[in-house]
Amino acid sequence: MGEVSLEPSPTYERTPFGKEMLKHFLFDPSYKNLNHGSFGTFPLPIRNKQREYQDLCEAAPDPFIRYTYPKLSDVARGAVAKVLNCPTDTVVFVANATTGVNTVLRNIVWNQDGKDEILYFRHIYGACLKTVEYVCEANHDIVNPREIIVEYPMEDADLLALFRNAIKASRAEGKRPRLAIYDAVSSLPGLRMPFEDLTAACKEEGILSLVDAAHGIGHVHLDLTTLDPDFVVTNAHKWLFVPRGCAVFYVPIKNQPLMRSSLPTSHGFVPKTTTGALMPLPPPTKSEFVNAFEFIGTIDNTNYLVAGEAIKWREEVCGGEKAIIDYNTKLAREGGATVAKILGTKVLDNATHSLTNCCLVNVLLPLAVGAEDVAGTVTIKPEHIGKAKEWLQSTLIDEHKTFLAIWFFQGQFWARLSGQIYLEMEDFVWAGETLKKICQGVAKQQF
Ligand SMILES: *[C@@H]1O[C@H](CO)[C@@H](O)[C@H](O)[C@H]1NC(C)=O
Ligand SMILES: CC(=O)N[C@H]1CO[C@H](CO)[C@@H](O)[C@@H]1O
Repeated sequence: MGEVSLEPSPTYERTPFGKEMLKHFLFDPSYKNLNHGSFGTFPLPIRNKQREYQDLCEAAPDPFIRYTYPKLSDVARGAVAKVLNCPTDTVVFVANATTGVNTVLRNIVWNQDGKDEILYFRHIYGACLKTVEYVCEANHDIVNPREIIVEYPMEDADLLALFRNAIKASRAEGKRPRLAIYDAVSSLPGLRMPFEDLTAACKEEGILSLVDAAHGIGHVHLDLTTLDPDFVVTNAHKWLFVPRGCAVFYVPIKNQPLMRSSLPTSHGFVPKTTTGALMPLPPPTKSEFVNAFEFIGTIDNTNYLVAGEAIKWREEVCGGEKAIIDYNTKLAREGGATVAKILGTKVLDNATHSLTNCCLVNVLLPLAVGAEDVAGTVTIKPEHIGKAKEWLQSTLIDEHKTFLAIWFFQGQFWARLSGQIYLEMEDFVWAGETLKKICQGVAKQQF
């Protein structure tokens, strides 16, 4: 039952990086996508593949959902496990990194003695911080957060020292550093974090490690067997070209008993004392962990099923993961430097350039902030920071048909750009000139 009769996947034609790649994507020709990092996007053949699955589902919903979907899901899990170098049965799909982080933090059983702490860095993703705060509140503060304050730029070794100090401080106060959450590549600012060293430090200190690799698979090399973290969630819809929202949730076998339930709890949950709830699906054949996350409900998750096709496309059209990561990292670095040169500013980086060893780059905008005008610079009054940011972002959309995340960080305005295979240096030159124009324009606004 559930034999799949799909169009055989074509062999895709190799295409050079840069503007020639655009032919594979769905962008409006007048729109320049400089912000791949926020929501990602995917090539046309991947969309077509998903539509094929959707058609197959509607042609016969029950056979597809009950029998075909689980088989295709295994194939897709196998494909992402190969890229991440981990066993297939340690990965399942969830909707996004936030869902994965919620799944971990809500499943951990916190110690009743009230000493547990969750360590995180100040620039943690906003929704993840909210999750930490909620979990502490919902557990009546038997678990508490501990923030690690970071001022950028800094070297990896200094960040590691701050992390070790936070662990020491926690213990000195009679607390128990129980879990640390940190990014592979942080969001704002978009910087690579020393997640390998942080994971090793967690292991040494006996702390659970939760890697928020929202920017992870398809963006930086992730070898989970070597890394050996406790939990990882990585969005496939950002950098792997899988339709939104799809994330890979990695839990090594030894930790799977800790992840009792999917979010929301569904048919796959195996209670310790069962009341014998009726199971509407075919009898489970896989591990409790894989089973719990396989069927959460009737939501259309045909996007998960094309993860393998996306990886194949990347291999055949682009030359594989390494070629893509190398191109995007180089373009972000060199493109970012070019934008900074046009603006007369700088890229957020350290001396070893470890921060920019990723596909995101943050460039300082030539804007001063203060009550008095600063000679030779466009000056924004402190009370207008929020409005200026809004105006800059909406002007990029309305007048220049592009978008960049612009935000106020450590007393300055920054813009974040993404390297991606359909972009080239010319696009960064254009971005620099456009940013220069709008930064001059912001002065004339009456906020
Ligand atoms: C993440 O997925 C959940 C479903 O699990 C959805 O409700 C939520 O809106 C998504 N959040 C983001 C940031 O995409
Ligand atoms: C090139 C560069 O930006 N270097 C910075 C790296 O980070 C250190 C702090 O650790 C700064 O002092 C450097 O200016």
